[in-house]
Amino acid sequence: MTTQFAVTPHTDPRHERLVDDYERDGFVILEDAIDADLVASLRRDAARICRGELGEVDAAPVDVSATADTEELMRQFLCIHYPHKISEVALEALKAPRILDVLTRVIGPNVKAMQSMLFIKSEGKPGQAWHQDEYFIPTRDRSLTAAWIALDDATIENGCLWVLPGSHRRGVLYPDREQNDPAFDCTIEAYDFPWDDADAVPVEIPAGSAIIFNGYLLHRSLQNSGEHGYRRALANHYMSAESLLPWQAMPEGVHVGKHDFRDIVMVAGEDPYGYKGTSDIARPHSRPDKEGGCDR
Ligand SMILES: O=C(O)CCC(=O)C(=O)O
Repeated sequence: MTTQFAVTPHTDPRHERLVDDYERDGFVILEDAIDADLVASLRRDAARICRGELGEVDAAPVDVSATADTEELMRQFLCIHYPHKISEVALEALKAPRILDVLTRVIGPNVKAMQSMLFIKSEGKPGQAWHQDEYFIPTRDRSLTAAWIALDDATIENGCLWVLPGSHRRGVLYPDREQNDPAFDCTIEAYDFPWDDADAVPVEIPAGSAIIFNGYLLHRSLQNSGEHGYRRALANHYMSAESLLPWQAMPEGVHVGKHDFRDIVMVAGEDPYGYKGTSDIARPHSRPDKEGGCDR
């Protein structure tokens, strides 16, 4: 038994050329990925999520009920994982038709999402060191793909993404280690790869545009060094629905070959594993930065 999902991909023939660029570089920029109204709604929900209005966010960096000023409150949050679990608007953005059109071209017709991350990243907040997303979210067919949607103009100054073009092609996961660089959050860094910082390209994009990138692409972001303001972004992760998702803690007694994290949202096509049903396990939580202590 398979489960059917109605898809309304906004099929745009101009996206065809993006596929070659994606295969060559490991990333493409999708202009106007979402419209201005959705950007405004996502910004509104970002504030509501930080205030706890849409549901509990674990590991919040401040006592939310004791902080009256919304701006002050938002400045404490670096990133909130799984906003799509509590925000209908974030869920809508997970299924944005123009993004789905590109995803179905680079992944295949059947696509599932398993993660969303809402970055607030106000001035002074750190970036994330070099990494490959497949290190964190392993797929079995190397299909992990991110859609990183800018909710503010993303610039070098406010900590846009930097990429190493073509670094996805070898399909190798590079070694990782802890790092103590104050420019970065608590996440480990990849190292010992055959590129250096001089090869890195900043990807500055306006609000509403998205970077679609491959799960093996080495990328990082730097601190928001702007004097004021946020660098908000919504980063959603997708993969082929044909692949099991051996992610998160493995239930006891389950063979690794059968491990399949089913806390997913089908966004295009059909789910060959629909007979398994889905689960609701991951909870929205705030990502620690070094300031708040990495073990928070
Ligand atoms: O937005 C950022 O600062 C980092 C995002 C990132 O590295 C990712 O989404 O994998």
